[in-house]
This record gives sequence, structure tokens and C-alpha cells, in this order.
Amino acid sequence: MIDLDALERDLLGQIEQAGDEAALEALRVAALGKKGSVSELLKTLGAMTPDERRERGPLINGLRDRLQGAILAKRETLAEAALDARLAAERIDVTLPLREAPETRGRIHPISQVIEEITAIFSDLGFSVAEGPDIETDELNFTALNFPEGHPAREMHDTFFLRPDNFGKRKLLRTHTSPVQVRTMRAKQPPIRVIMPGRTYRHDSDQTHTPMFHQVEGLVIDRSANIANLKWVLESFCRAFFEVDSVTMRFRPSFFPFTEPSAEVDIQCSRKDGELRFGEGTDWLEVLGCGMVHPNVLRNGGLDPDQVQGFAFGMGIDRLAMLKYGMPDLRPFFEADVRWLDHYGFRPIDVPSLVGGLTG
Ligand code: 2NL
Repeated sequence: MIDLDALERDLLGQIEQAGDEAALEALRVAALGKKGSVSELLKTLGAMTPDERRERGPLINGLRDRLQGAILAKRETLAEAALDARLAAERIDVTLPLREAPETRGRIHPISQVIEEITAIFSDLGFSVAEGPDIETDELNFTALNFPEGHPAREMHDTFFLRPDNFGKRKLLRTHTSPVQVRTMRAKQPPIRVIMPGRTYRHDSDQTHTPMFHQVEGLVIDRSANIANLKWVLESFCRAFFEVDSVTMRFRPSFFPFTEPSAEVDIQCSRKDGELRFGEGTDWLEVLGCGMVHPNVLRNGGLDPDQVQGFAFGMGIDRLAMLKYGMPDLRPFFEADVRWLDHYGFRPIDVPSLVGGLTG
């Protein structure tokens, strides 16, 4: 006859040792399942004499009940242990700083920021914004702007030319944003007050030049637009852009084929301990070029120089960004280095406006 005490010790020992719920379930099936060892023992009761059954019945049933109890208790212990392990593994430290969402994590490139600043300032002065294609015709980039055919000024621009088309006409990457001004003159009637920011291209590359750079030009045309108006517009712009109460400007005579007279404009500044300050000091910093629109350019734009006149100006955005934000080198502007952008970039919510403050 089978030793029930030994069987119970053995099974209880195994239950105690079960490492997880699957092992425990396997033990339950092996003992109490349909063909389990204890179930088989219960089946033997039927073939016993009534006396035997009276003696063995309670023993085997008792064994089954204790095993069931032990399995139930062990199952609870294992479930608790599994939950503890999961809680430990999935623990979240709520005191850690939040990772920023993409819309606040991203940075606006300084050039985009400066274009927005310039646009905000000129919008306030009543200018609208125009844009044009980067690939232009020779006619719009040069001829209409009073660069005569074969004139050395065309060479001075170090132009990138595209392959000539079937008619022998070669397009080019615009060397300045002025073609947009001609397009504007041809499309709109004066009064015209418009700025055009955009990419421009010249075959030039060193510490202070990149083959692609950014310009903004402005154009004002009406019956009486004059040099006094030009000076006021440029002074207002510089005060707003450099965020100072007053600037002293110097207009030096210069030459551009598309303006007459022409001037280059410096603003007064000081350099103390490597820090550049505007509106004071004894140094001069060149910031832009300007002039009265040449009568030939007005004519090429479909306007009558006896009826209307105007002024125009142009400046390099990249250089303005470097000056304003103290960036010593132009080249990282176009290297797409996220670490540089993290340092010099602007938060997307810092939208420049004259009421909110240009740079917050
Ligand atoms: C500079 C100087 C300038 C203009 C751009 C212009 C355009 C037309 C007619 C007349 Cl359609 N002028 N643009 C005028 C003077 C100067 O740019 O140093 N730019 C970076």
C-alpha cells in the first residue's frame, strides 16, 4: 500500500519549491488533474471493501484537500512576488524633468529669426513682402537692372550659370534679390512699398563668404519718394533692429548700376572687450547699400521716370545676424549642426513683433 505521508511530504515539498505560476500549475495537473497521482488514488476507493474505504477515504480526501490548500496559498505568494517584481521594473521617477515636446524642443535658425525680425519692422512701416524664384533670367538679374551687356559689373557678381537651353539662353542663380523688385514694378502700380528677403548665390567661398547667402532688399516708388524719406526709413529700421534708442549713420557715396546716386551706409558702434555696441562709440560698421532707383531701371520696370521716382536699399541678412547675435563665424550657419543650432537658435514661440519686443 502506498505511503500517503511520504507522498504528501514529497508533493508539499515540490509545491513549496515551485518557481513560478506555470511550474505550480504543472504540479497541480500532475497531482490533482484528471490523471494526476492523487486523483488516481481516489479512483482506487471504488474497488475497496467498505471497511477499507472508511479508513482510506478520509486519508486520501484529506491529502487532496491539503494539497489544494497548499497550491492555492502558493499561487497567491507567487502572484504577489510577480506583482512586486513588475512594480519595481516599471517604476517611474516622477521627480525627473520632463523631456521637451518637439514643438518646444526645436529651434528656429538665426537667419529665419532675423528675416522675421526684419519683416516685422518693415511691416510696421507699411511695407509688404514679395518673393521670387532662385533661378532667374539674365534679363531680370542684370539687363533690367541697368548692367549693360558685357559690362564688368556682371563679372563682379561671380555668377553661377545654368546650361543654356535650346534657344541658347542661359538661366542663372540670382546674384541678388533685385530681380524680384523688377517683377514687382512690372506687376504693380505705384505707390510701391515692398521688401524682398531671400537666398542669393555667388561663386565665392571663404571665412566671410558662402556660395549661398541671404539678402533683403527694399523698394519704395511713388510720385515723390526722396533721399530724406530713404534716410528716415533706414534710420528707423536700424534703431528697431539693433534695439537702441538712437543710431548715428554715415552715408558714403558709392556705385551700383541700378541706383543713382548710390550710397553705402555705416552705423556708429563701439567695441569694448570684444563686445559690439550700436548707437555709440568711435567705430563705423557697414550695414547696407542704397540709392535712388536709376531712371533706366524704372523704365525697364514699365514705369515712367517723369511721373514716379523711388529709392531702394539692400543688405546682407547673414552678416546682420552675425553682428546682432555675436556669432563670429559664418560657415556654421549652413552646416546643419544641431549643437550649434541648440546654442544660437531661437525658440519657436519667440515670434518677433514690435509690440511684443523683437527678441523677447
Ligand atoms: C547691398 C546693396 C542695394 C538695391 C540694392 C535696387 C533694386 C532695384 C532698383 C534699385 Cl530694382 N535698387 N536694389 C539698391 C541699392 C543697394 O544693395 O550692399 N546689398 C547687399
